[in-house]
Amino acid sequence: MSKTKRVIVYGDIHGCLEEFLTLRKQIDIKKGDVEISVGDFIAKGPYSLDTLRFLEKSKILCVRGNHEDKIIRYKLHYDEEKRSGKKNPMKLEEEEKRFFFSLKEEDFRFLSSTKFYLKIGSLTVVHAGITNKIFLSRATKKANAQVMRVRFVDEKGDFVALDETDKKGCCYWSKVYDNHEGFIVYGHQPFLKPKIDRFSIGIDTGAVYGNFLCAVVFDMDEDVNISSYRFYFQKSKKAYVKRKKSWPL
Ligand SMILES: [Mn+2]
Repeated sequence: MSKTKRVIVYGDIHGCLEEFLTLRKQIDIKKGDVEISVGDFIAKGPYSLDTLRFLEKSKILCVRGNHEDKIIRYKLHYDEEKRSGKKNPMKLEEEEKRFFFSLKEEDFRFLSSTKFYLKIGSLTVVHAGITNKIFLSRATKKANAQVMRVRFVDEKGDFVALDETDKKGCCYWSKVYDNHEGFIVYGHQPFLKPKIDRFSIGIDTGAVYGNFLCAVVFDMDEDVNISSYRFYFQKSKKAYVKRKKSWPL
């Protein structure tokens, strides 16, 4: 008999390290547990750099969120500008700039090591979601960008930008997801409580906005048991940023 292990997936941490540490205590993380972050573990919140270093030190598997991606892309342009003088076309906000210049080369290496998706048995973790036309193992650069950002799809099932959601037949991607990549756990879009659909769970419960940091825990024998899972929540100490857009969806 193989021993049962746990797979723990954390929602968007956004530098809320205190809440994250308390949540891990609550879950009672043990050796042998497999821990995964859905990404966006940096930006907006109070302890982005410490969170990044804690995740690396603790060997927590990390999916790349749009905020990590922005820093990685900026770094490529920044190095290119230093090398060839070609002007960096990207702009960072003040907070992002401070974060960027606090990073050491090894921090950039860690950020660059994050994956667009992680699969453990029947379980798939992505940052934002997927469309039925994207196949993760042969995703293009454009598809990977969508996997980190998708919220809505149109009636043909294609990615819809946030300012085009009045398009006819537009719906949240998870509503029409056909399970072709297996059961998906994702973050990116804050909800007041986890969004549970037939083939997916959204676990960004808006920690940085003063709601909760969420983790979902699965048991694993030969495969991850996706039919039984439980949630853990850690209430945020405060709202670190005000939400500009209305939420929940
Ligand atoms: Mn995000």
